[in-house]
Amino acid sequence: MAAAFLVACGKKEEPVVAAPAESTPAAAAPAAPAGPILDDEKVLNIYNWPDYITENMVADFEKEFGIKVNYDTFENNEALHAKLVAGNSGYDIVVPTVGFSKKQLEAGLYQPLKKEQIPNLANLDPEFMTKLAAIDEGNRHYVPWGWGFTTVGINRQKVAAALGTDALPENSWELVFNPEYSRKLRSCGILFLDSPTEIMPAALHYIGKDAYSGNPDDLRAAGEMLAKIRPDVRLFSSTMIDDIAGGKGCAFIGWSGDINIAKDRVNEMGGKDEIVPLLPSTGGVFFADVMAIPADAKHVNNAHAFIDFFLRAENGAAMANEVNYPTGNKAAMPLIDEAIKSNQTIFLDDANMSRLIPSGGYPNEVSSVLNEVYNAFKRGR
Ligand code: SPD
Repeated sequence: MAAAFLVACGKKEEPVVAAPAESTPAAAAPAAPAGPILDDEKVLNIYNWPDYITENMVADFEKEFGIKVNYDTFENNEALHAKLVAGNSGYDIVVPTVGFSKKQLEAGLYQPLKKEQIPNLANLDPEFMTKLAAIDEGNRHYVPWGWGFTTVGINRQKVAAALGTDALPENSWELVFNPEYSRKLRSCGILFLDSPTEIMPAALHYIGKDAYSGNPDDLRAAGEMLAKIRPDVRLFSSTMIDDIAGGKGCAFIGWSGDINIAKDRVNEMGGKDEIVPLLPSTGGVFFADVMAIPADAKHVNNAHAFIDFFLRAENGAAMANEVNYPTGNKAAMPLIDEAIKSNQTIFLDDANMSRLIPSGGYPNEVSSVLNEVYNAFKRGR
């Protein structure tokens, strides 16, 4: 993992994952625990992004632990944030994005983990966890779920036809932010993720500003750029995989793994067109999503059991193999298919990794400008 983690957050780095247990004299060795500690009520409520878990993960956990999992999904960080701030969400595990969630952590919305109940923390990549500690000091609250980057994806054939050439700009953001390209792609459809904190970092980065600028003038300048390409955006999507696979557009701002899922889906359906996540020469926007236990969670032991289960090497590998998102699980690496490991849009090489725009979050002071600019863009005025 290269340095893509966080900007504008505390930079303190410290190792993370529980240190290996100190050797204990045999006579004093504590009795091995009888099994995972579970809550009396055999229920676990999880709130996660859509299309972000392997097919059997929940069923396998339910079967092994005798716990009923209620699994709900949200489409953006804003929706999760609203639930957490309202309180009594009822969720035992949620999956925020680290940069966005800094303010949640600071507001005490998450409780510290009981690391002794998560022995599989030892499977995590220490380098990844050290980066994460820049946001979550001492890795007290967050456990990695998946990471990737927000980028431009295309339907290669449709884009070539609309542009009249196979040549693509080196900086793929040009396809969606430069009117010279977007005008041509309008006929086959440009799709954007529907969230200010997904679109604005990319827009700010494209106009040469800090992707997480706290300067209202920068946000307004990004709004001016966006206004020029607004007529070319067909859809603001909360169901990007379906929309890509359903042929609703030819160029999209989406998440790397989701674009790869859409690609697989088109292939499975026998489609001839090639869906491709691109690696912009100036970098995609890095993100890491993490599991956290809300402060008011009711099934805290069950949550720890699930987190430990998720961190098994085979489950980490399945996330990459089936869902196209790496998880930060180092022990999983030998179990990941070679085709996935060598896919440059899933496991980036050092050069591409170092180009990624670090994750971040906007200061509260610019929330209203951020939303105003984004909503004006969406409305088209
Ligand atoms: N299929 C769900 C992918 C989840 C992506 N989370 C991305 C957050 C980026 N800000």
